[in-house]
Amino acid sequence: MEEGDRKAVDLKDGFLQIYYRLKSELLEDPAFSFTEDSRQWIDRMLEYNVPGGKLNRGISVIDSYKILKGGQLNDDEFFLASVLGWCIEWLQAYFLVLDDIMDNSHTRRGHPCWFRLPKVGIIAANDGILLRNHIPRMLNRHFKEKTYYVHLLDLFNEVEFQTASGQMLDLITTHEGEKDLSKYKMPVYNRIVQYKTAYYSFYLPVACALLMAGENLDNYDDVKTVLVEMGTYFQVQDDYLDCFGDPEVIGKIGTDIEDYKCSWLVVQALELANDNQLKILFENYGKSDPACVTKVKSLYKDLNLQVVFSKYESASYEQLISAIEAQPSNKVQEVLKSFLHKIYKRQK
Ligand code: GPP
Ligand code: MG
Ligand code: MG
Ligand code: MG
Repeated sequence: MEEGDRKAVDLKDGFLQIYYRLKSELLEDPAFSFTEDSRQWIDRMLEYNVPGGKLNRGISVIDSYKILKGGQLNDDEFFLASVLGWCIEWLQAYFLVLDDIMDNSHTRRGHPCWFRLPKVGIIAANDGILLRNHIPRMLNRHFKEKTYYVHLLDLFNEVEFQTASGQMLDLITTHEGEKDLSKYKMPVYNRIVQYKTAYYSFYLPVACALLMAGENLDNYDDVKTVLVEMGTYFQVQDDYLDCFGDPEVIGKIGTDIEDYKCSWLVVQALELANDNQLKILFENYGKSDPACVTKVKSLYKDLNLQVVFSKYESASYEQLISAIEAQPSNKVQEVLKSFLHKIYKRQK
């Protein structure tokens, strides 16, 4: 194993240890008198939904804070950055549990979606609410005395609001698309993904690290703009992988075509298709029949969307690098580049 890889494994191990501490604290929360059954439910629900992802968002808080601070973290700093990282992973778990119900998905992270388990079903909706409520409990326990506590609460609230608003756009646009697919254009797409994905996945981890480093977020609007752009690129990858990724690798089976989603792929297809191909799209998009899905996928291939995507990916990378290099602070540049390199050309 190379030095860099070993460091990454150690970091992930250290980060995971803190998950177990946070979980134990939540399982002993004095605000609720747990019974054996209820404690076991929360324990299983957390194990199933919180720690099993790529952990990119969470670990980015630690990486970013390390760069901003300019040196190794002491135990206390590592712990606090990890708690914020886990708060983002909890937020993500909450969103995914509910998003999978709304998208009628089947698998997540290589397992059935939580609501698909027979003993869970619609209880998953309340589990989502509980996951969301764990966040302010963790923040209160570990950050209450910090000068930036109120800014953390504001940040998490604002980002959650933006994400739920983006999810609304995703869902209502899907309804309108069923009446009129021609509404699926790039500006509509960009607005949805900016809100549903970019703020919580990219801005939030860096903003947490900035607050820990004593910065005022009002001075970082330009950084936010770059992170929103990076988040948009990330969601384009997500849409691409939904169709062309390997379910074994991405851990989920795509549902965007069946769900009539305003996906980056369908927006591109609508721009590139001739009349005959448009007809195929109108007749087959948004149907759960596997034969229809196959027709849409082969149309995407005929339109060379794999090549279109690969060009988009390179162009986005170049554009992001120049936006990053235009940032006045070298540390900020380093934070942004390290985040970009985690996702560039990802397969999962
Ligand atoms: C990703 O969309 C967006 C979210 C997970 C945000 C959900 C927000 C809520 C308020 C519930 P996606 O459906 O493309 O993600 P995936 O492909 O992982 O299902
Ligand atoms: Mg969704
Ligand atoms: Mg989904
Ligand atoms: Mg998706």
